[in-house]
Amino acid sequence: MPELPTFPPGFVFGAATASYQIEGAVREDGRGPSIWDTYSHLPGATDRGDTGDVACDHYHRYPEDVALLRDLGVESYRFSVAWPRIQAEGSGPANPKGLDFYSRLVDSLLEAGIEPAATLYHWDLPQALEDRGGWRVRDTAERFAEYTAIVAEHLGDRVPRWITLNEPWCSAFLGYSVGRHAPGAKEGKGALAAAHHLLVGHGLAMQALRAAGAGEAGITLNLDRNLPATDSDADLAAVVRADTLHNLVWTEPILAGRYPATEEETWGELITAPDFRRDGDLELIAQPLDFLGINYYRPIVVAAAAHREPDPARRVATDNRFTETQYPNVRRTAMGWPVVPASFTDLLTTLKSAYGDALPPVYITENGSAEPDTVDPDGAVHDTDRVEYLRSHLTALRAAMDAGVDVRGYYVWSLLDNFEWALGYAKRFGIVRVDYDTLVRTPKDSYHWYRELIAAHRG
Ligand code: IFM
Repeated sequence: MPELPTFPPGFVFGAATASYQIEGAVREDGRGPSIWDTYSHLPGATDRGDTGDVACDHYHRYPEDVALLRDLGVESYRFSVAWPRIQAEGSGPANPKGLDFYSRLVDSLLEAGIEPAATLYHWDLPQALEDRGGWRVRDTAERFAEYTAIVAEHLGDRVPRWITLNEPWCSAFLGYSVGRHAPGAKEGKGALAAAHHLLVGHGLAMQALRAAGAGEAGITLNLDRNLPATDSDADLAAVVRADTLHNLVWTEPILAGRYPATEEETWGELITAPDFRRDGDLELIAQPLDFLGINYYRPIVVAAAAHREPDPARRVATDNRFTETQYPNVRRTAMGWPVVPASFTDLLTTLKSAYGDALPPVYITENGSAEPDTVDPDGAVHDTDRVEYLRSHLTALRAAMDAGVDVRGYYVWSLLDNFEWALGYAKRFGIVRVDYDTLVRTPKDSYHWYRELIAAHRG
């Protein structure tokens, strides 16, 4: 058995989930519809027509899930608050029943000795706001700040760690350009406006959290390690465009208070004199963070390609003159993602080299793998590949820390098998299996392995 990686005292081990992926109970206690309720019910939008209507039924079974977390020994649990439970239509007075659910969840975590870490937006935008333009319009960022203030006022005294947005890249580009995530839009400028308003929403939410005296606050980005397919000039230039689209669009405004120098090369006329940017936005977006959350899963190999989209107005995320090619000779997870732990180290050390002291302490807010789990006759799930994925990525993380990156904690994705968005329930990321017929939870071997690692860390 390979050695367990070790971490400094005080390093936080956690597990993560998100509201729409696990809660279910979508029509209970005054919750309004979100864009994911609408989108997942559209014919053909998700694999096999799966929706989050029931999901893991965490809304009713959260005491059982908190018990699983307690037995796992994690110091922190990252969950997300569903905006439409707090404000059914995304504005106006708070729904007391929605607040009460998260208040009970937070209290039971604290009773179990687990620090709550709350994400304010993990993609479940109230549908009523989408009907008024969604993230394409600035009003949504302002409503997000109001919602944040409500949640922070009610939970701020008990939640020590806050994340404004989860992976805004997915919200902006998968949601408004590729059209593979809710709301399923296929636009050009709309996606760039959405990206900007998400950044503005983040800045306003940071202000609301500070005003409420909530705990430490930051944002979670899914940063990509983009590698050139060859060292040709064309592929190297394609990597710059991929970096702009995936990484710099967020890290430059947030960490350096500027828009990416490469944005015109990447988006051309779509980003020339954008009417959605206002004076003062960069200062708002670049407020100091207590931490940066990073979600990492895999590297991406990028090769130059000609435009495929004939309409220049739509060439944003889908078609920046690059294509993703296969990473050679490595194992792939059930998502088809290559397993390359060293690129996790490289992503973090490269980020540190790029931003130096402007890079705040880092939490890895997600890392994990979907695997084709099988269940033994006795109910056990021997998910050896997931264990090896976690072990090798934690080892790679430790290498980045040894190279000078200040990483304070790690959250495994995910505590439970759950609704993997457009891919529905077919992809299982959990360290706990969920039987979707009975909703019975069964810890997998990876759960037991992680438990041992945490116990060894605590000594
Ligand atoms: O399930 C998602 C999660 O919601 C956001 N980060 C990536 C995970 C795996 O695809």
